[in-house]
Amino acid sequence: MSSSFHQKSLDLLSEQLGSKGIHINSLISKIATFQIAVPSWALGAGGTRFGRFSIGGEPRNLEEKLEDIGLLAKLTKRTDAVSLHIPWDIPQDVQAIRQKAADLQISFDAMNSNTFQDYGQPLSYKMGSLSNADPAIRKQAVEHNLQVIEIGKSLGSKGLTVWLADGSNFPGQAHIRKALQWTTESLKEIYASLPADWKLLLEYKPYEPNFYHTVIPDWGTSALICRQLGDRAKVLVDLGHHLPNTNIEQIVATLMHQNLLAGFHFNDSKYGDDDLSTGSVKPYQLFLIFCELIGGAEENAQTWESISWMIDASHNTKDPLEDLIQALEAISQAYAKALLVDRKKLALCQNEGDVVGAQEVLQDAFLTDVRTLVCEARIQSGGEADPLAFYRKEKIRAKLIAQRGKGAQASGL
Ligand code: AFD
Ligand code: MN
Ligand code: MN
Repeated sequence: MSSSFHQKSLDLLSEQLGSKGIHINSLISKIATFQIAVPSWALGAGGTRFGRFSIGGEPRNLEEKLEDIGLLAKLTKRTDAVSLHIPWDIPQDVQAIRQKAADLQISFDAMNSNTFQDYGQPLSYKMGSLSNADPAIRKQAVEHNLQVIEIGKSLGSKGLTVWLADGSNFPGQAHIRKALQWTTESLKEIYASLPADWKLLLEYKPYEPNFYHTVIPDWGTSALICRQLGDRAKVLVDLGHHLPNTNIEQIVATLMHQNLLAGFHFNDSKYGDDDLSTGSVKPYQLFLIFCELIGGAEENAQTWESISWMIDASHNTKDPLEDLIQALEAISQAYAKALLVDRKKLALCQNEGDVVGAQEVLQDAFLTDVRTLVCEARIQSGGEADPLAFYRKEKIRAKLIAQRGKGAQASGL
């Protein structure tokens, strides 16, 4: 888009929104300050158990992962933090990593523990980790989480995200009540070591890798556990961790109502934990989620600042950096559209039982083309007007392949 065309579109939008009493500058500054963390595992080509097709030039170590996120930050200005996964990303030299991140203007988002793989620790997680019937295995899993906290402290992170693969594959395999009890007790031990300025983000997921029962299958179970831990434990909503057609925006509203929403793992889904690019399948759902978030924050259910934002997606067939650029754009667009909702009018429609009117209010916002707005926010922050076009024009993937090698696969995964 030429810069004069951009200016014309912006003027038009400004006039259009101005007539509804919306000031474009306050919108732009909100969009510009909204930052979404990127996980270290999203930088390599994803895969399935059937195969993994490398894109080439993937980051071979933690330093190169930071470089990729630094690049995303520079182009999009929509991310400023990385979320690390232990043991995949154990820093060899903490000071050097801190310095590198600081140079790239990146901070360390929540740390992720891993008790879903056997990666060389003495005891096996085949029958579960924090929920295992064997106290020695539970202890090992708790200690791993404590080690993750220590690494996070050394890097300046402020959160621990726990996703548990624990559950059972067949009826009768596990004692469902005891598994929940052991998990809660293990998490209490971890929570006791959480620094005062940290939060614990507890994920849930209905199935996979266990297909009969999962110890923390849904937001309600996660919330029950968090309640038993303390104020700093909250529920993390990963958009892909729901059964098809679940009303996720309702979950968000309910959690905010209880001040129990830790944050998000953004992705999109057609069937299950597909980890598709955010906004590629259900952009309207994403918009409705942001409507609840904005409403919840405005009505003081929970502060905007208390919520963490992260992408958790995978991309079997795309260049991961291009995919992340698209995802950051889609999230910014959903947020921008939700900011356009005439909340006063919506409340009026709700009070008067005007169902048609309420839908009109939502769709009027959703159907507004906000691309110019999001682009302007990025330009004002010093980013590229069109990050994807820039990435392609500069042949960045080819440069990364030249630097790191055609066969370079992301480390750790
Ligand atoms: C898996 C889980 C979950 C988690 C991630 C990192 O499905 O989304 O956040 O691993 O541990 O993808
Ligand atoms: Mn997740
Ligand atoms: Mn997942």
